[in-house]
Amino acid sequence: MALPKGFRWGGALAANQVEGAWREGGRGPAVSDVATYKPKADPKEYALHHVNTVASITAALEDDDTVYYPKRRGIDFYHRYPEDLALFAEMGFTTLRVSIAWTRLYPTGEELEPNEEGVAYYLALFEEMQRVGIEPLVTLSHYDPPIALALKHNGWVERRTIELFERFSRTCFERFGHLVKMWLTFNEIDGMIRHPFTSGGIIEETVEGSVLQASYTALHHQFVASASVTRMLKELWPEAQIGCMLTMLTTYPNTCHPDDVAATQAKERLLYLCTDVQAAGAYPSLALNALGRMGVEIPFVEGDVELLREHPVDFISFSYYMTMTESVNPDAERTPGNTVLGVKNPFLESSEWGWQIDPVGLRISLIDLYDRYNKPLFIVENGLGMRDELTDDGKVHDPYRIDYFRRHFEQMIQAVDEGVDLMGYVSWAPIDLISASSSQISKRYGFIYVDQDDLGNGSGDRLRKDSFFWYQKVIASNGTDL
Ligand code: BGP
Repeated sequence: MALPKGFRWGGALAANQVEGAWREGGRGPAVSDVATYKPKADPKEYALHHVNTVASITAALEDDDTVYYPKRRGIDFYHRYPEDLALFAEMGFTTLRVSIAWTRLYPTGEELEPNEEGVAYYLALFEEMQRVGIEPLVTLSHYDPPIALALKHNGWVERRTIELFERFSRTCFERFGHLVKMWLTFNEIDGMIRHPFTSGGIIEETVEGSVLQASYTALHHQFVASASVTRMLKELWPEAQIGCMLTMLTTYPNTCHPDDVAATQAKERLLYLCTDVQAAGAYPSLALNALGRMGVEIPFVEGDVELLREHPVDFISFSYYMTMTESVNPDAERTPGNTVLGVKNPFLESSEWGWQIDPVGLRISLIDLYDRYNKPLFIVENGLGMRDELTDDGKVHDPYRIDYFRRHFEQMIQAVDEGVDLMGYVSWAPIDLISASSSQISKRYGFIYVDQDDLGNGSGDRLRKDSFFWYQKVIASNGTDL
């Protein structure tokens, strides 16, 4: 069992969770800047994620605070990236996934020309990556639409946002395309349905009609934008590759009762809706039908069907953290996981945040996706959020993280052995950062520890955890030494 030569290894980041410097370099505010962290007595009780009424957003934007809005400070990657890239290179990374903050290039999303300071920042970042031998994989949109568009147009609900996003993408392709050959359009595009504010800048109180309808409208607009920028990239850089990005939530029936199986099938139909559109080029008719029965209509305009059909993505990327279990029994025990609530799977352990750890599920997901679409796959997020302890000897011993990755890698390699075409693996996240769902840094993912607590105290210094040296060895051996 072996991975192909040239298999890409690395890590994944998102601008809004690492950069900080929220008001530097001419950057405009994004929805992530109003994500709050409020400590609670019981750490298992989730922090309130966003202030997202018009009044509270407006008040939040007038407030300079970076303590209770941790995504505004991130881990100061904006200034410290050379040091971080050096550490990634030391681990042997060949690929690093980063995202470009839309509001660094277009502070309100509506300017006609890009902010040159923002362009210069990303140019410097990609040049430094090239210098240390790490290839960028770049997400155009990762949970940070401009807040101005949210307040003005309800973000992606308004069709005009497509044009604005095209303008932003054109700048990215034109200015960075000589250094960036792998792109992703929207991070976890399906997230629009679970968290419409974070993904789409949708302020629920201002939505006319149902939020579900608004979310599918916004999702459709992102599909159209994705196909349109795929076409644009191919015109500008024919050799470049572009992928979609899905939250892979493989779902098991809780029992072999046919009703549980049917419910699981219905769930998966909506899961695959996004890849059907972005990779296969059309909405699946059964999913459209199911949406229709939920009162949702997709706002097609002339040309959409052809655009989607003619410009599918080159590869499918996904995040994988857990699997879900479905039951029709209302009394089945539920477990919180990410922003979705599923039935507890008695065969799996969960992290403190309720995420059910399932290495075999990764193999099942890879096989399932490859079998459905026959397109190359890329694992662009996978990892374990845990509270790490900095010991007196100045080290972090994290055998649990090594064990997590080892078990996932075994399954990944087995899937490749079974014939899955896998382009690479980038972990979430190679360095501790601000968690998307809880805004905490203490839900730590990294191979590199960042000396910062949930309120921003600490030196910000970087420190190699035990898992750093283990991952380094895995990469050097291309996965043979686990
Ligand atoms: C995915 C997001 C990432 C990331 C990760 C871990 O959903 O794409 O941005 O944060 O999940 O989630 P969390 O930070 O909530 O633990």
